Amino acid sequence: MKRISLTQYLVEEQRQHNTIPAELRLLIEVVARACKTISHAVGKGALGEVMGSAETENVQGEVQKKLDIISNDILLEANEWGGHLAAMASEEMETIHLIPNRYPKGEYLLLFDPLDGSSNIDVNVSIGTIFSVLKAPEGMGVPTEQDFLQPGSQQVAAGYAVYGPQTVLVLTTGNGVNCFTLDREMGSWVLTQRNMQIPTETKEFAINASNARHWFPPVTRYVNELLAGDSGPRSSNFNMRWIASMVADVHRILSRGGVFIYPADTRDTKMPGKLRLMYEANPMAFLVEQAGGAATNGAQRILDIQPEKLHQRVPVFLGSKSEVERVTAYHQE
Ligand code: P6P
Repeated sequence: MKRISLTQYLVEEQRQHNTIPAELRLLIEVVARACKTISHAVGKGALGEVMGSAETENVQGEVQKKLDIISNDILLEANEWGGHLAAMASEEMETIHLIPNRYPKGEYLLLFDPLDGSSNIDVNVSIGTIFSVLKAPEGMGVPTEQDFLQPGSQQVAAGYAVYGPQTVLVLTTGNGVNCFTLDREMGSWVLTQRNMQIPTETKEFAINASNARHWFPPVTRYVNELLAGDSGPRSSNFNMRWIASMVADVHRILSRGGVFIYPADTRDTKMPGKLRLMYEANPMAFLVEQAGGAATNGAQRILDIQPEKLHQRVPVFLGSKSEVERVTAYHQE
């Protein structure tokens, strides 16, 4: 079967669904091109003098890796001149990033985690980029943080790149989820999987089990039932995976099912979990729902959460619908 490029896919989607106006197509292609550049930088590893710490801290209070900053700069520089954006926001920047006055402004807001899974960079485990696209509010003047604080249901596009054995780009614009693989010889993104679907049932779960003593009772109950296997209440055995790169864990779940959990726990009730709503949980929740899965914070759909702060964190339960519904129900009891 003749494979098609990302560009051809986006043009055909626009013809069929009229959901990808030229400006959004340009935005997606620019982000995809930036992900190619990041893949190249990541792939050099020690040969590129890009490993290790940058000896700086980000707004999350996390020590930044050199590649965190390099990836952030690649996305800023790639998106500044195109005229498709009003502003950007990043995990690596405390405040929003306005488009320089010398460039035209567009009607989209771009949010991203430029390099997710940074703890895996120096040990050659898959990492990735996550991005989310919102429309700028009607009549917006100079963009402010408030303009970004829209529920995830308002996203017009979302996606991630995984820099692993293959470099893949997984994308939704609201009509299903499609996967593109980077053809390194040609330097082009090639459609390799249409309409990814998450199986409703699964026998695989992903959680950092080293935090078990800190979990709240609903999570403890849910995980213990999985661990009890076929002699427990679930009457079935389960397998566990934890890559500590959300993009890699979510890609596995989009590819073969599973449930991913990063819960709040008793260590810091002011910090509800570790993952950030605007540029990790929201884009992943959009993709997962578009692939027939579910995503909640234990109480409600992640996509329905009204954001209050740009870098706010949120508990995440996402993946195969029947498991997300079960663990969410345990929180209601
Ligand atoms: P822990 C990576 O730092 C990240 O933000 C996600 O990609 C990943 O799922 C999670 O944190 C891993 O957290 O506590 O297991 O190191």
